[in-house]
Amino acid sequence: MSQALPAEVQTYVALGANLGDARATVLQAINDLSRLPNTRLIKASSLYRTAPFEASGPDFINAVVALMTRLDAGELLLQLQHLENRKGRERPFKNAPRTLDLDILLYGNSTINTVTLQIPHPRMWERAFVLVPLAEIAPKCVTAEQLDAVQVQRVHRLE
Ligand code: PH2
Ligand code: MG
Ligand code: MG
Repeated sequence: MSQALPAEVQTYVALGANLGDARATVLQAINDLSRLPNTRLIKASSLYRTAPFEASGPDFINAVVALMTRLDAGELLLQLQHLENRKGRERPFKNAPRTLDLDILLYGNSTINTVTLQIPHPRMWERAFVLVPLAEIAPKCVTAEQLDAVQVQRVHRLE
């Protein structure tokens, strides 16, 4: 008997980089995400130049993508870590400058709380560099009040 494919789930992934050619890295990563197994890219936000938030180093390039995937959340996390590692990601200290950071924001309606994975991303609502690009591609996911609360954080949409 053939096994039924797992259902597709809509997921949102945040991209960030502030080491090396961050803009090229984020564009390449969007392309890489569109080619993950059993996954398709639905939408990509603009790129944004953003001030480091509770972090050091140069400005970040950030973006958010919407994907439809048949990977479960754990499998998706492993794929994202693989892409980060391929970009030479190092973790010398918390929120250190990075070549590439890929975070799952939302995975369907799931709530997940394991040591390695928390969904919804526990800090997403405090961060303009996540909420502004997310609101661009999924306006229903972010309220005006949530955007208001982070409006002092510097976020500049790139052409
Ligand atoms: N990521 C962080 C901490 N601070 N600030 C900006 N602007 N962009 C980021 O992607 C970012 C950050 C932890 O992952
Ligand atoms: Mg992060
Ligand atoms: Mg991360």
